[in-house]
Amino acid sequence: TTPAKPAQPPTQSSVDINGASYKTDSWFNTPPNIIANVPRRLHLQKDHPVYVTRQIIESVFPAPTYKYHNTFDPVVTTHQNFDSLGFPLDHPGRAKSDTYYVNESTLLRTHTSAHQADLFRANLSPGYLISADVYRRDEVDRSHYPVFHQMEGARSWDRANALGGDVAAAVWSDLEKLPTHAMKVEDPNPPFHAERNPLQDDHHSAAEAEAIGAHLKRSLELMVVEIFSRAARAAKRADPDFVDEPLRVRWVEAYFPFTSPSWELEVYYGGDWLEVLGCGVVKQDLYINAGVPNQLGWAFGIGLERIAMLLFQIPDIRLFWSQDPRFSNQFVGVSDNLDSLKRFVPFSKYPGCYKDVSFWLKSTSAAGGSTKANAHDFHENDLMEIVRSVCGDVVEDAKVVDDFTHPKTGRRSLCYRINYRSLERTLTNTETNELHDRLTQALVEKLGVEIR
Ligand code: FA5
Ligand code: MG
Repeated sequence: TTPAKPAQPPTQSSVDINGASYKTDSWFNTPPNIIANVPRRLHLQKDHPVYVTRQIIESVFPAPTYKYHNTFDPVVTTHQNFDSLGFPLDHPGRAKSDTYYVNESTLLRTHTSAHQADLFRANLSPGYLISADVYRRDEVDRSHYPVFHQMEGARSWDRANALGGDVAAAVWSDLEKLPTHAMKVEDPNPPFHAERNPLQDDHHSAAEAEAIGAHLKRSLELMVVEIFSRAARAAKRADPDFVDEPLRVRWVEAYFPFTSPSWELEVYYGGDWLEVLGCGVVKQDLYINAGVPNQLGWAFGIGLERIAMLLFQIPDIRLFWSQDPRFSNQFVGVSDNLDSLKRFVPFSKYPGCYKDVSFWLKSTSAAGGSTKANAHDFHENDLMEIVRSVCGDVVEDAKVVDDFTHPKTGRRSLCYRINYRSLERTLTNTETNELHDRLTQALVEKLGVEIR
């Protein structure tokens, strides 16, 4: 037997992600538990609900009009993720508190739009779909996970190819070829709005923007119809008496730096409106910078877990990462036969346990400094990340329950309630206490807080 190699001292200057080595610098803020998830690529695991959701959406955007890209590397440049899309330098999405950086100019993509400019430049086909894992420092609860999956779609038309240069007519004619649907859609929005959702009038005629917006909306509505008719059929297979509620969807105006006009699509679900995607008419600068100034079109980005949760009735986003066979066995064979799709049957809900942690934030200002300095020094996402790093997936959510600023000293104290509940087993008291102690210790060490 070969003797075990002595452990290498951790090098501060490089990190391995998915077999490639990257130089790190003071921007590096990606913890090992996030890097460990990079190879999972749930959208490529046959029968996994994220994979099945991708399959169904792809079926609504057929080849060869749409080309599918499912293996783009998650490590991208700040140029790809932000600059190429027109994000201003002070956009909050660029902050270390929101994004996992490898170094100053390299990060784990925060959205699939990071690949838009490259694909426009490659000019492979009029449309594409990209499915990929994306990474965001975010809160901890049942619908947020620091790694999730998006599907990006885009469709372009070329002025040079349109008869008489009339792109609007070409788009309407493509729209007429799409299937119709009977779903009720609330869309009180004008095709564009001078202040709220402007037409790119340097580049597009009103007729062009209107036609592209209409093609975009119909295409995405067809996607929702397909998902929900599959969900209803799955429910009926389990319970022949199942009556599906009429589906309600609505379009709302939105803002993205790289589209205008822009919208989000919301689905009424479980008594509330759930945002499932963002989209819009692509900013013409993207095409111009990509060397294809004659093209124009639309793009969208969907959260695949959000759709999968609706389709399979999966109640907690942590379940997607579960390696418990009681989860994965429920989906065996679905990829090869979508008509065998079943709703997820939750395994018993294990008891949860709340524990609070109260602390004074570190004072950053010298004696008599402003109280604002204290408040601005704390980023909740830093706390969330420590929760994830120490406790992994056994925390269902973490929420602030008290936020108090001392009237005299200006010191600020916070109390967070940590909800410990495993999806897979009952946690013992000792285990929960130990985790909570380690979490408390880590908050002291990493955030410099003082426990109350
Ligand atoms: C974007 O990421 C844009 N890139 C979408 C886009 C693409 C707009 C192309 C225009 C053109 P947003 O941050 O809203 O937008 O995320 C898009 C979708 O991802 C959301 O609608 C939601 O379904 C999903 N999503 C966002 N954050 C999370 C999260 N933490 N966990 C799970 N799903 C999420
Ligand atoms: Mg959004």
